[in-house]
Amino acid sequence: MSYREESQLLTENQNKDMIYNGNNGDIMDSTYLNDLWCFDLTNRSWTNLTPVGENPEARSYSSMAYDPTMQQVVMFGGWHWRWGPKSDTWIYDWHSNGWIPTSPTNFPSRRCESSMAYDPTGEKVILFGGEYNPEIYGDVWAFDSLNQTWSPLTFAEPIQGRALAGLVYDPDQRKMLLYGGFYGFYFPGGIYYSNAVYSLDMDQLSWANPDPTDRPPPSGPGCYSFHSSSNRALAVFPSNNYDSLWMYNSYSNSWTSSHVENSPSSRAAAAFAYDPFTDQAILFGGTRESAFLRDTWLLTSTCTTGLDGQVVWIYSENSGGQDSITARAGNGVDSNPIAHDWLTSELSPSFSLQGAVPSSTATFTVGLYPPGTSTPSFTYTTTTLAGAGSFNLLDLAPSNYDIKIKESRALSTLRAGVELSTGTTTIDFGELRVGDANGDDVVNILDFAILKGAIFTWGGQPNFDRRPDFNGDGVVNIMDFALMKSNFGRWGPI
Ligand SMILES: [Ca+2]
Ligand SMILES: [Ca+2]
Repeated sequence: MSYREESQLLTENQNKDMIYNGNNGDIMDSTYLNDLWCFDLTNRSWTNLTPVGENPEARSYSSMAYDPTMQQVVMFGGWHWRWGPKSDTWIYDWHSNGWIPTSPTNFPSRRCESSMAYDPTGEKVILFGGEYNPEIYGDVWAFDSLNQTWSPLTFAEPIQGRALAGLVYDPDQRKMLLYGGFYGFYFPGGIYYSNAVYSLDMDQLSWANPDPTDRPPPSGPGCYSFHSSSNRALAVFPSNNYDSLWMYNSYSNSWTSSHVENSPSSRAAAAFAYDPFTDQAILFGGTRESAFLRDTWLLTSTCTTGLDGQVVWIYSENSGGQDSITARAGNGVDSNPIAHDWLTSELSPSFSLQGAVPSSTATFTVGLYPPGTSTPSFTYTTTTLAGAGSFNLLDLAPSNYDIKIKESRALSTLRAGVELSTGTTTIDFGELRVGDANGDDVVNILDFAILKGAIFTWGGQPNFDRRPDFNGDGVVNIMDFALMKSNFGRWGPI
């Protein structure tokens, strides 16, 4: 039975893609891998990048982070099958599709399982800890991708070392958040896992341990993290259990847990990363009962940005281009630390209603769809904001969308091929056609029946029904019938 472990997964935000570094190890036959893969979130397919020129030696347990300023991936250290821990630093350049070896004069000691994330304020890749059994490190280093130099960061009060911890940048508090990992070995072959949260203030160069009382169970490999600025959360799936999602809010210093349906099976050492631009997280592979997995899962939210609200898993095992990817496992310590604020869009839709005024009692839905598709990448529903006839949606991923809106009384209206770039995009959807009492996006006999059942009633009366009050004047009468009649037989989207 071959044994493989360790790979890295991270997001490449400019291209909305994931890069997967398959530095796998097969200990029995000493065959490690050094292939590099990219996952396209739009097409849900893997591509082997096969970088040109010299490639890093195959290894496992290395660390990676994406530097969006340089548009490069930084990789440090890891375990070489013959030489043990390494201390080399490589840069993968997205544009040239090549690895660049570096030769800094000062660098972290040879090690595996460090935590790495990008600090956009200081424009450095930050490395924390790692291990070379029996040593577990707690030092912090900053890598300057432009000058290809490492600098140690010194602290008046350093924290205990740990390896395989999740490290993410928290743009709201301008801090790094560190969670989980392991801090000790015991004989024979045991590991002490942590469930502590630490925050690292990059301005003050100080650690804090807010230590919330209600915490997820301690997690080692298989504990994953990402940051979402919309809910200021660090999220983990503790104990390799993917139907139990814990999210940490750094403002309130509290954890909340939720159950996620239809989740991947429990497994160790899967690779996991979060892409803030599509608000999706990707999970790949891992090990289960000595078997190596190569399934791909996407975690996405149906409600709003930031993976808050209702979170669902999407399985994409059979997506194109994936057949040739090797089963493997990884620790997934990396995540995309980029603040939403850098490259996000705002949408400001406005509309009017035929023969009526926008109502704060109506439900209003906005859906953003990849062009020509029927599965939204983002939906937003409100019963309060639409009363003014316009509102702003923040924190959207820049892209080209078909945008559909629906007011509960009206037929939906679609604007195809809308380009959302950075900044605010204003769209006037014009006058929405009313008459859809039951909300099925068709004006037909069913709506007429609802109107008929409430005709000549007003608010407070036994048979009053707000739905067929199409003009919103609080009475169901001939005026509502006239509005419905004008659209009878139509359906949305218009
Ligand atoms: Ca209807
Ligand atoms: Ca009315």
